[in-house]
Amino acid sequence: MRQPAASSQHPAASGRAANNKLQRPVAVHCNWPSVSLLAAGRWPPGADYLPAMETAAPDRVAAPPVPQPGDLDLLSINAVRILAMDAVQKADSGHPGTPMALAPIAYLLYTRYLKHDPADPDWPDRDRFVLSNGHACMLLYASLYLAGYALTLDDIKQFRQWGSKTPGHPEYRHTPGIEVTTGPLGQGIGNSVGMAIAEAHLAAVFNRPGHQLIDHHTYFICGDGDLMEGISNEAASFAGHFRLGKLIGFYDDNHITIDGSTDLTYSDDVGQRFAAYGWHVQHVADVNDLAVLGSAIEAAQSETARPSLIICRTHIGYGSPKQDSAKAHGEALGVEAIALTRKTLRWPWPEAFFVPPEAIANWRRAGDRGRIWHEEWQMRYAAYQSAHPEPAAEFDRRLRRVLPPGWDAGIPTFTAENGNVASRAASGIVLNAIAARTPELIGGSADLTPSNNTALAGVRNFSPEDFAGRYMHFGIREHGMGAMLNGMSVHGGLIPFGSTFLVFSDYMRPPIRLAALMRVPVIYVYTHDSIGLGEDGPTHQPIEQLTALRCIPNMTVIRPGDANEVAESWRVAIRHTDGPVALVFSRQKLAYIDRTRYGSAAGVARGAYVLADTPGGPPRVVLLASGSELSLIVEAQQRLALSGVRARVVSAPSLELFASQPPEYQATVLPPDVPRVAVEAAHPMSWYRWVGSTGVVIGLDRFGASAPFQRVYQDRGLTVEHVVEAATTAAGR
Ligand SMILES: Cc1ncc(C[n+]2csc(CCOP(=O)(O)OP(=O)(O)O)c2C)c(N)n1
Ligand SMILES: [Mg+2]
Repeated sequence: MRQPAASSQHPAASGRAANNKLQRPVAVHCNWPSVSLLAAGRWPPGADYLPAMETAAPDRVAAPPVPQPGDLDLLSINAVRILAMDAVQKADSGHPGTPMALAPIAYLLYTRYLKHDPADPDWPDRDRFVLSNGHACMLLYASLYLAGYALTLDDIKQFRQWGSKTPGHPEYRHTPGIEVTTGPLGQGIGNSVGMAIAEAHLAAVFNRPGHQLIDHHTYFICGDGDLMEGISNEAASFAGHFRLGKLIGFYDDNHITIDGSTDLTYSDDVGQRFAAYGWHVQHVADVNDLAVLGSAIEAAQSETARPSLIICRTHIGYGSPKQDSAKAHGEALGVEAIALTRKTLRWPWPEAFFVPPEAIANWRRAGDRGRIWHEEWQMRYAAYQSAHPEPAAEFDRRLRRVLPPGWDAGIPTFTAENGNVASRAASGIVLNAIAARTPELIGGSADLTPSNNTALAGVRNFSPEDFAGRYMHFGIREHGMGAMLNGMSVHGGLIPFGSTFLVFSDYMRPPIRLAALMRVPVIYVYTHDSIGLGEDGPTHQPIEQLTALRCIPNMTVIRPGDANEVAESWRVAIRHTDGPVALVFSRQKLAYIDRTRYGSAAGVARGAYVLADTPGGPPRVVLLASGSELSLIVEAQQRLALSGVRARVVSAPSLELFASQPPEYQATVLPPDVPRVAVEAAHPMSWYRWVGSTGVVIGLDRFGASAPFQRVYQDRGLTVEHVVEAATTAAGR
């Protein structure tokens, strides 16, 4: 095996960080005591020990090299391969082949190039590393264990078992050192772009001459699957346009997916594709050539004006009889193949999970480097604090996710003078009021800024020339936007939001689901929330989207019914730290509700509250609605009163917030035994729980139509008359 290029010193030690006086840690190449591999091994070297390969693939690589005494690199890389195949074998489940192929990349990153500290995986200025092809997570687990994170060999042995720290795909906040949840292919690329956005923005906002408070790279590995997925286009196109120069990706170019050879379906020239996006592209013909790979990483680090992609030819199942075959992708190799692989790799220890101490010690030196990097940053931070105490305190506040004092003081109360206001318009006013006092709020729209009312007055655009700008033009890339928002959120220091029409939430559903799974705070602004958008017609009129969002665990959906509820919804969303919040707003104007006569909009925080009660006695029927239908039930109440039917009006902007209230509160809003009628211009499914078996839901289980919205409402039965009729019948039961 060739030695890495002489310039294996971290490039941060030169160039852009050169003004730092501290001695930077350098990559130490292995002068570790010689490992008497061959002496210790039970197999002497010799070609006769090479197993016959299963099939003759045309581009099969030569047999893995024979380790030479003292070749700690190869020993350490093979340790990952051994752990990956043994863990999958023990679990009889998982993906051994890809970690075996990618082991050299992980090894070089974790031991030489990644600024990370196994003792403190959350250190703010660490480099980020995302494995977008999350099925290869044994690569991560083996590397994290070997590098000295809080992960033991027993954890590796528990791969994929109940309650283990090593689940089947990486899970956020579960295993130390995992940056983000991946699994659905392509998401990790989008997450990485989001992290690179966050880094670029925070660096531009906080760094001062001579003080690089924020200065890290974001690395990702992706495979054929990630690049076939459309989201990779959205994310890479964004990163290229915005020249996110500290983003570095590796493409696991192994020509194999589950169904077999990529020839079945894929012939993209990935290099040209990424070059066309504006990326800096390099090719590494053999990922096992550490010198070439290391040089490519260094060249990518030196390229600061463009994101980099390093296309690495790899061989799935490297060293095993199933090498270069789809059979190495997603199943245990089998006892026999594992034994043969040990021979091929010249790994002389037959017992499963054994890694020689020399290899572990070599990996653990990564921890020493990490500590130095980390301490060096702490000194930088301390110097920054004394030179620039105010921004230092601000930085600290943001990382702790503490809101600035008075962040909501500018939120207006809407009065009769404002008249009827579309909730999207009210949102625009409230969002501006919050953004003016909450600098960590960063986001924008997927090319619907004027419709989503998300323009921020006086706020500069995030642009290649101005990373300190915080209004984001995501382009028409909803899926990519969702994944970028997740990356921005998990990076820390930001509250990200993104917006589009509610109907297009479908285009970004996978990252919404992951935000919910990870419980990360992201705010979605979804306007044009129903058939009430009118003339654009049924392709743009959401029906099932509200229910579809509400049924995602950990998701909070809020659909306010007037301008003051909009203000409260934003308050809830900004404070919410435990998962994503979707704010759902109307295109059309909503009737003004006089809060001196009706219940306070502060009730939004509890999800549902009594807006208007029945003074003459207990209610005979409870009317519930969200959003634009609130005014229908307010009017219905008045008409019902004329015919002697006492109806309570309950505003229910968020069924999830209401579901999280104590049962006693729920019962005060919805008294048991009183029949209920719910009204929402959307699919009725999410309301049945709340109306019960005797209740009625007036909703939509068919698509809308293209016409002025009043006509569509009329035709689809969303009228005061219909509500009165249903409530009268329900009350009479
Ligand atoms: C969105 C999505 N679709 C499908 C899958 C299921 N899946 C997991 S791995 C894989 C094949 C990926 O091929 P590649 O990225 O080349 O992985 P390799 O076999 O080379 O490791 C598929 C289809 C998934 N995880 N995510
Ligand atoms: Mg592949």
